[in-house]
Amino acid sequence: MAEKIVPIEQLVVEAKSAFRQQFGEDAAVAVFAPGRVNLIGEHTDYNDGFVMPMALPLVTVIVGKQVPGCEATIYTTTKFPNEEQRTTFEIPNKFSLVRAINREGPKWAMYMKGVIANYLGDVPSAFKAVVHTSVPIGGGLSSSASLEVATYIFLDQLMGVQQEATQLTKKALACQKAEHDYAGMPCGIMDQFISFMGNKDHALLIDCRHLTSSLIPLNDDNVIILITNSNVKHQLTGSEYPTRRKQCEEAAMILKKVSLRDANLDDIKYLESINTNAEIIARARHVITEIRRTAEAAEMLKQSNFVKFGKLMTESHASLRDDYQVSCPELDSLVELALEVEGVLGSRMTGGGFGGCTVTLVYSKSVDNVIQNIQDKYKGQATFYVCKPSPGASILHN
Ligand code: GAF
Repeated sequence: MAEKIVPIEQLVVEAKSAFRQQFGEDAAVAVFAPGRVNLIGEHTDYNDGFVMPMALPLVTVIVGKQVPGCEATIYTTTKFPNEEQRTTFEIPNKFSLVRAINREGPKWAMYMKGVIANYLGDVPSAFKAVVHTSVPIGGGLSSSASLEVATYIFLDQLMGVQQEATQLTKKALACQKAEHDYAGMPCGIMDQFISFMGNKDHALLIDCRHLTSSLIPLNDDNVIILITNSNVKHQLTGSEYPTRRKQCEEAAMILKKVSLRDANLDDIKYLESINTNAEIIARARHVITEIRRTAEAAEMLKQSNFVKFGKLMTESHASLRDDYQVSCPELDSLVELALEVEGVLGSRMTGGGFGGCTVTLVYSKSVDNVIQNIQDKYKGQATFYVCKPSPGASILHN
């Protein structure tokens, strides 16, 4: 059985009740920001390429209020091993020359500190907040970006800033910088972008070079997006992600291109002819073919050609496994088990890799068979989410 997705309204009620328990008063504002699943276009965002995620009904909610003083006190309802659930830190005021915040305390709060430090306006001098999320932590569904984006619009709401569509790209970039500076993760722009700009019933094709995007309808009742969490997270992502980024930059440098977005398969032949390191060639080949696959997948989705779309997803997985080498035995097994079932159109790992989730496109009538097949044969404990494309970050009015 797929997991029950907790409605946002219920998460807000729970968050407000936790706020009352923690602080003995009522929260004044509530916001949410979604996690995402990337349908195709993996490890292409930091190569100026295309990605095609959709926002999820799995969200991070923040409730809270502005208070006198100069400190932020935040409580998370999530229990992280060996980390405090409640933390207090000083917020630099608007006259401070540098808006740096101490990096002591729990890791989960770093994402929020990063956003406060990179917020584009004045930050409130003090606030209290509760964070409550339904995005699985470390599951490759962007729990961190949803926390950053929720923090951003929470600050907006405290400061009375209106949500204007024209400002969202700048805000997404500020959240990306927060993750670079405070979490030490040199991520691309995809996760923050989709968390701000996701749309109900639509996937979003993002051009990560021009930071433009187009919505593509994805609301056919005959097909389902099934997310399967492997529930493993190998400790490699932290070190391997920056290595992949560097390898891509190196390939682009050898080719004298600004980025691999400008390269094509003839460039792979050139790299081979000058005996470039085989790993660098393989990384470049993944990125070049994945950017092409993503553009093609967008066209297929526009035509509701789910058969071809699914095929491109499966090809994407093979490329991530063999050329980019960011998959792992658990993800490969989940993809293989899904593809065994009749009615499955395509399946691939999603997100950074080395654990987390797969995404499978399947005819609605076959989804139960996929879940059953995986439950019968997967060596670990998988969890399942059936998700429709959902709205981006927003304020919740009482
Ligand atoms: C992680 C990063 F945060 C994204 O920017 C992206 O690079 C993704 O891995 C891989 O496609 O989620």
